[in-house]
Amino acid sequence: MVQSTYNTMKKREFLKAAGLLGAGALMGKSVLFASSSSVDLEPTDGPAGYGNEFTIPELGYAFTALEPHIDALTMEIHYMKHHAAYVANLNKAVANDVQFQNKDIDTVLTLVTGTQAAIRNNAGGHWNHSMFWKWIRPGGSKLPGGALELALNNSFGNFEEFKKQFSESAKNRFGSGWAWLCLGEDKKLFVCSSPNQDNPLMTNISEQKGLPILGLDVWEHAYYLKHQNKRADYINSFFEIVNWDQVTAMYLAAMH
Ligand code: MN3
Repeated sequence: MVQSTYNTMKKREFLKAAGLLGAGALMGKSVLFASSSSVDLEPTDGPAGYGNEFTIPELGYAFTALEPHIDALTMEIHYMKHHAAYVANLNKAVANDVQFQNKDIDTVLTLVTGTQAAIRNNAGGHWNHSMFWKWIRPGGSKLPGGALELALNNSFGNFEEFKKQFSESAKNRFGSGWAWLCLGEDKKLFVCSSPNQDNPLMTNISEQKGLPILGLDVWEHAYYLKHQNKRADYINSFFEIVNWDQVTAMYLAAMH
């Protein structure tokens, strides 16, 4: 099908670009992780590992680095426990299902269907978190510029309107899930959200399909220690540390 070929090609291009950017942005192996034996911290060739064994990508900054916007304990648990569990469970699920063996993560996301819960939840969890760590950064810039700013203006009118729509989407996601800024096949940006660990790359599952270039984790594990029930405060904190350079790079790679 034309659509799935388009999706697969665009995804590969943009994942490659994201991976290159991620490798360049890494600050070397943090001493924080030197004594850890619970997770594999080898840098990966993209937002996830390739082949049978997926690995958790290096964070690239300290757990404390996003304070006061995201507290260190939340970062540590989120990365070391939640993300690590998605990776471990994804590897287990893949080992038990030949359909997904020797596939890279974007192919897994393209193939998975709504009834394959273990792959769906853990492949989504792995991709989403791998990118989330790149979408935030210490001292993140406050506003996007250049081509992305123009694109946001074209699609939403202005940055504030985009921010409002994205924040509403994040606030209104009932229960656990993600809010997304995506690039559609019409080359326009749009905002949407998805439940649990689904994302718009899951062409057999997601109601809205597109390339996510920014995502916000609104599971309570992402904010409850600091913000408790106040998800709106967490969303505001997120906008203080968005890595717009990463978002712009993904946008440009997908538009290329
Ligand atoms: Mn999470």
